[in-house]
Amino acid sequence: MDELVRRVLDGDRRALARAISIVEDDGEDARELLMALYPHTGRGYVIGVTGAPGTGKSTLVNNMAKEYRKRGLRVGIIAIDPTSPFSGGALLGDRVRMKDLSGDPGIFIRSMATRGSLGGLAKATSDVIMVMDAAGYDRIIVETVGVGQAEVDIASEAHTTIVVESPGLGDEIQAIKAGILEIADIFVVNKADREGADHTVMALKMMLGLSPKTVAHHGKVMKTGDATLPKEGWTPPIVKTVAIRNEGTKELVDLIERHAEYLRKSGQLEERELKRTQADITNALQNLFLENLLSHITESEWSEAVKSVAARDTDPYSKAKEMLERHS
Ligand SMILES: Nc1nc2c(ncn2[C@@H]2O[C@H](COP(=O)(O)OP(=O)(O)O)[C@@H](O)[C@H]2O)c(=O)[nH]1
Ligand SMILES: [Mg+2]
Repeated sequence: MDELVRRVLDGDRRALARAISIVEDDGEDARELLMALYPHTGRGYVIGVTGAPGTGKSTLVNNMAKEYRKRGLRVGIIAIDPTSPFSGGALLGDRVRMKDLSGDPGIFIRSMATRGSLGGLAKATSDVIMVMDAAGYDRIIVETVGVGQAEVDIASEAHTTIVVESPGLGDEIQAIKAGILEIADIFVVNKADREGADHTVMALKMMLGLSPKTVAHHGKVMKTGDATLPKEGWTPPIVKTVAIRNEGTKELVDLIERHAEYLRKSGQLEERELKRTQADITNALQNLFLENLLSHITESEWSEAVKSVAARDTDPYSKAKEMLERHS
């Protein structure tokens, strides 16, 4: 284990792949590994990219990764597809789209399909982010299909969340249906080569009540007044991109970095990290406490408890309270 940790910290790709598999499996080794890696985390900046299937997220992520490489940063990519229970179709497509990145040692791509619950996937994602962070990836991009609350939870691991829309899916903004509009720090209207892109931008603007000043034009982001930070928080800008032609990528990456700076300067980044740390400790406490308690309960005590609750002699809550009192 020490050897694996050392190799991960050294940037050994095979060790990193193994470490990720271990934390995904969530066994005994996972905890030990995460404990050893934790002191080396906290530097990676996490970018979530979410939106309806087919809006061009993977193509965009591919572009963003290349742009970050140009800027000398190392990029970890986590592609999550909760809609495909087996790592088949969609993920394979992503792999093909991201294939031209795979020769670059400064980029590490990992696909994850849902195995158990979506809650489990959210935890696994958080753990994989931690491993990539420890391995020294400067930017960690997480692509999720934005179709519901669980994906919102996964996206909330991110420091900057990008919601991707594309024209041609009817008049409605897809993100409204999925309830992911609120989590956006940056909007991308991709496939701006297609008819209706301006319409989509307009629809978004109307929904957000944005001033036209913040809206991007042909991939170029119009400055929101000047380069200073907005005084009353962050207004999510809208940027138009044509991902298949790598148009708008630089502007998008500039916006991400501007948002990161905003979070840092406003103190929100630190606030966020503290909140997250608190949640991590609470989780750890819950796990340890439950494990400890369960280890004291015998099989016969269990079966007796199950029988009496099933027979309505008592209720689950009273039973749990009784067991807790007996063993603490
Ligand atoms: N016309 C057009 N097609 C695009 C653009 N970006 C991506 N696509 C295509 O849209 C399809 C879905 O792209 P993908 O990146 O897999 O979307 P994802 O499902 O959101 O990850 C692919 O066939 C892409 O080639 C774009 O800017 N314009
Ligand atoms: Mg994709």
